[in-house]
Amino acid sequence: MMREKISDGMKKGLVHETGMIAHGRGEAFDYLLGEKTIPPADDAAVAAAAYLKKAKNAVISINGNVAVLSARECVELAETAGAGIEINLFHRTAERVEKLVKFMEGAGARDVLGMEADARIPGLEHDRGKCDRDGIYSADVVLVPLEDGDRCEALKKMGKQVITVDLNPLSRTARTADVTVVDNVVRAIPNITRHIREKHDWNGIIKKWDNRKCLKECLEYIEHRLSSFY
Ligand code: PTJ
Repeated sequence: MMREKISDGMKKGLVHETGMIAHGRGEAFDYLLGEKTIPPADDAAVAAAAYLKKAKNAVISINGNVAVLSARECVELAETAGAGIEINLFHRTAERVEKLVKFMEGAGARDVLGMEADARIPGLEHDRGKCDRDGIYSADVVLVPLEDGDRCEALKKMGKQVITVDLNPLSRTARTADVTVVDNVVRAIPNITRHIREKHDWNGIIKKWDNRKCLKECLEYIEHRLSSFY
């Protein structure tokens, strides 16, 4: 079903052609995880919930793949967390941004950002650096699922707290973000929403959070799973 959504999304001009390659890479890692939320990914989802809860101005950055796979779930998360939604693309064209804004509105999103492109993320070449002044540019916490490493680093250099969802625990994005949820976006987003609705010591969770340790646990999980396969 996910493949169908990605392929359909590409035909409709929502997903970039390289989004299919990104999806295939994600599938391979998901296979290694057993296509389920592993315990360290659930811990990271709680940490992501904590950062979103404590944010003054959180924004969820949506690209083509994220939209077609989990539009409704992102809308629900944005509503629960009181976060904004911005279409922010790696392979940006005004036409694709417009299509994705409409697609997100069709999934129930309101006030979708991304069309203004009146600010820049410093250090990124022209189109890749475009963002909205009222959105990602002024956000203190940004959730960027399936993000490119350069852009994740650039957001960190702007002083933002960055949460990502990436099935590859070895990617530069995974290693750069403050919180990396090593899980499929279709499972991770509703999981973060569920945790936001729970009662937790949010400050304590942020204080104790160690992303490197979590990534190490994800790799150990994969290692253990592979070595006990046959
Ligand atoms: O729509 P655009 O123009 O913004 O482009 C979006 C893509 C995804 C094409 C662009 O950001 C890109 O090229 O990303 P990368 O550098 O290929 O990184 C995507 C990462 O997401 C990889 O580490 C994949 O393993 C991972 N990934 C792929 N599918 C999923 C995923 N992680 C979580 N859930 C998935 N479904």
